[in-house]
Amino acid sequence: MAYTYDDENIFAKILRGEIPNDTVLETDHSLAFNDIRPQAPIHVLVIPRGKYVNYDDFAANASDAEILDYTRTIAKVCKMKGVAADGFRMISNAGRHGVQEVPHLHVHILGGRDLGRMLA
Ligand code: D5M
Repeated sequence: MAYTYDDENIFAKILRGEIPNDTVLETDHSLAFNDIRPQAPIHVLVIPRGKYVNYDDFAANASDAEILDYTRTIAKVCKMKGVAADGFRMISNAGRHGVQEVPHLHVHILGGRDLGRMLA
């Protein structure tokens, strides 16, 4: 899989309204929606509206307003979903070794249960 931006990736289609999503929160620069294959009681994906492949691309090229909106949206989702108090996990897979499936930056927010240790 190439990790260049592909306008036909599934999250680009969600952003264009071509396929439905289970929206949690919409802001000027970001969209949060429930993951279609949840791996925890709470499993939300947060994406920027801009065309960024991964975190590196976003951090290097997004505007200050986009970065602020994105980071605040992640925090708002954690609060809305009630995971801020008991804790949660944020993951952003990138590239081949990160086994990134969709080439549009997304942060997974997982919570609602003890997630166990991730690193041995
Ligand atoms: O994870 C990509 C994630 O995207 C994976 O957890 C499934 C999720 N996914 C795929 N299609 C959809 C739709 N249509 N709605 C909601 N969630 C979706 P990655 O980090 O790229 O491996």
